[in-house]
Amino acid sequence: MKIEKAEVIVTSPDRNFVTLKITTDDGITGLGDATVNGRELAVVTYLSEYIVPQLIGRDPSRIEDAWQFFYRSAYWRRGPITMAAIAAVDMALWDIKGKAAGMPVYQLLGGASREKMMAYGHASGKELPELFDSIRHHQELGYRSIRVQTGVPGLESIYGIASNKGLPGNEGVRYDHEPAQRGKLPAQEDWDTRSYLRHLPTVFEAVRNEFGPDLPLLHDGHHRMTPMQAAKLGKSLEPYDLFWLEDCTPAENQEALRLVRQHTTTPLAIGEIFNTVWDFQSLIKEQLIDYVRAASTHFGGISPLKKVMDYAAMYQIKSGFHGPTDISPVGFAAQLHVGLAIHNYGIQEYMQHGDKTNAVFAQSMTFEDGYLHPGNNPGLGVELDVDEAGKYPYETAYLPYNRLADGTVHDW
Ligand code: GCO
Ligand code: MG
Repeated sequence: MKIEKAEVIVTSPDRNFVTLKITTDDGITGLGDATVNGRELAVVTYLSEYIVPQLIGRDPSRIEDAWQFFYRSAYWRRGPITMAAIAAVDMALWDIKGKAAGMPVYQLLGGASREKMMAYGHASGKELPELFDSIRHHQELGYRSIRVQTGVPGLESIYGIASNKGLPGNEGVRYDHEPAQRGKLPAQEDWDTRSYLRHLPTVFEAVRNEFGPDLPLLHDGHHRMTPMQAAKLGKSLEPYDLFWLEDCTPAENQEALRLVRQHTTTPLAIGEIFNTVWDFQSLIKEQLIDYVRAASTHFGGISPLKKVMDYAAMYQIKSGFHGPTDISPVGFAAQLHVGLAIHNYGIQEYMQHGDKTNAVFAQSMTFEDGYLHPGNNPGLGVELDVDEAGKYPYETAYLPYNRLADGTVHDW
């Protein structure tokens, strides 16, 4: 078998997605996700100018060899653009291998370690009544674990809060938090860590009083705290028994987590913006985190995700893969196959794609009663409808950014 064709498909149903489609000489196709939210066209160029010409004629069965070739031969390693491009190749080749074998990818990774995978959804509200309604709504959708994001007094707009205003063209329709906004320039938001640290424990207390002790609750700090602020927050949330506190610091400095860990037993999850296992090296070896938040799409694909989870298993660290809407249905399926196969599965974030996206990407994946399963179609179980994709050309969209009251740029 040889790779005959590789195409980069950009489509924007609900939001932008970059997909690599590889076709073999015997007509098998494989898909890979290369979407980097807000920087999509950089990956398109990386793929079409540098990767696609080197794919033609390769043996698609040699997945590990292709991964090592694209990682090492570039000389300039790592970074989100490079690793998303390599991820797309890796996923597409696993998809092809599964289809050639007539098996879903999870079978090739060792088979299912469980029947179904628990998911968590995103509840949010600027004020408590809106937040409670949103939690109830997610419970009605079947979710058994819920992420809680809330407004902070004095702040206008903040990460993770759905809007009742609706998106342009869909005004008045409440939408789940979708951080990237279409437009020529990024939106500015405001931030104040001290108000946040004072307010958040009161919200979790109210949520526990309303919903009881059983419901697993999660929270995303979105990289905004110093180690001591994160330690303080972790400590103040201990009475509310969080499933995890996510991205409490910008974890470029892995050692920061040592400080946080010394002060709190609140479980920690990190890694959605990490690109390689090296970003997790100290965090795993020193047991500074409890959950690996990597996403197949930004971490180089299925192969490295399986490897980092095998490494994490030695330290009883579990998976909590990144699953917002900017991971396409292809990337999402890729990590569902890994999640089903590994022993140390923890939980999967599941934000749910919109109808237009689901019409472009046909998926075998199921979500029932709060649990996910990748389905049993050969390969990844996702097919892309090229005509449908063609209806939605790329539109510039950016993630927002933060400024403090004095005008300083802060982590978003
Ligand atoms: C999450 C993430 C996302 C990111 C988004 C950026 O936990 O789901 O923090 O909401 O902000 O993926 O593109
Ligand atoms: Mg996050």
